[in-house]
This record gives sequence, C-alpha cells and structure tokens, in this order.
Amino acid sequence: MKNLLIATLLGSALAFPVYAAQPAAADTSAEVAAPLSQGEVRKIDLAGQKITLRHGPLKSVGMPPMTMAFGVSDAALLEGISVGDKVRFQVEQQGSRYVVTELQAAE
Ligand SMILES: [Cu+2]
Repeated sequence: MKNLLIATLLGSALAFPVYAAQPAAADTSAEVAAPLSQGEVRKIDLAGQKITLRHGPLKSVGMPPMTMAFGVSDAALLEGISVGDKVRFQVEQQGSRYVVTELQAAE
C-alpha cells in the first residue's frame, strides 16, 4: 500500500513539470505583453531622453495613477511616439529614478 502511494506521488511529481513547461514555452508573447501599463503621452523631451505620461496604476513600482516625467532607457523608444498618443509601457525603478524600459503605441 505504501509503495503504491509513493509510486503515485512520484508519478504526479514527474508529470507536472512536463505539462507546466509546454504553455510557458509557447506563450512568450503573452508574457511580454502582460506587465505593460497604460498611459497617454503629455510631453516628449528627445534631447533630455524624457517622456511625460499620464499613467494608470503601475503595479511593478507600486504607483497610483498620475501625470509625471520618466527617464527613457533608450532614446529609440521615443521614435514614432507623439504627444497625445495612447501608449503601453514598462517602468523600472533605478535608484530614485523611474525609467521607461519599453514603450509602444496602443490602438
Ligand atoms: Cu507616477
């Protein structure tokens, strides 16, 4: 009886990682899109590599909705983005600064 129980536990322990690995491998696009926050562009400072966004709640850094300026990790992120655009973005806290690390226009 004990052997049967152990065999069952071992069987399920071995089976789970196999099932878990399949959706994770096939679902990389959803994984990237999920953490993005919603915002609207208020101001773009190309030279200063800054963007002012009116944003919704930012769960990744624990921030309520507001309008504020962010640094941008790469000036190329600002290309093709205009004031008034609705955007999806990702923010990272770097010391006392909040930096946009991902930015894309939202429909
Ligand atoms: Cu904010």
